[in-house]
Amino acid sequence: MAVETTLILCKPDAIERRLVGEIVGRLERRGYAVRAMQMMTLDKARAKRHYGEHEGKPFFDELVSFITSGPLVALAVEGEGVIEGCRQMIGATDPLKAAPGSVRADFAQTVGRNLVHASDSAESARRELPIFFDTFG
Ligand code: D4T
Repeated sequence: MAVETTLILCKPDAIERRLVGEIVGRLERRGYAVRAMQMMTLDKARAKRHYGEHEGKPFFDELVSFITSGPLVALAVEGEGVIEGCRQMIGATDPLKAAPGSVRADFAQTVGRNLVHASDSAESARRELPIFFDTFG
């Protein structure tokens, strides 16, 4: 399995609920390495770039408004098979469908406040990382 890098976002609800340490701690305890980490508040343009694939969907405006509603913490996380591993660890998009033990199953209730983002493929990671970190551009 190749060493990869993925984008993780601890979304504004994770900051508000003081869950950043819990989320980052879980990634580190699995053995993944934090290579970059930054707290920032997204403007609408950057949020739309990140969520471009959802433009036009009924939840898009609410999604952009939520992700820009307060600071988030963005991380570039490295490890063997880290892209799939992080998707497992955060769980399905809808917390009600997320596997027990995943972040979303353990801490979230609704799809609109699901605490964390993780790139869903190598292609997504390549596209998303430069939106948050110049060093991956
Ligand atoms: P993110 O991108 O935030 O990690 O979520 P996922 O990769 O797990 O899921 P996604 O891209 O399909 O959805 C992006 C984002 O939109 C919110 N959402 C999604 C929503 O509010 N209502 C919906 O019906 C869906 C499908 C939640 C995550």
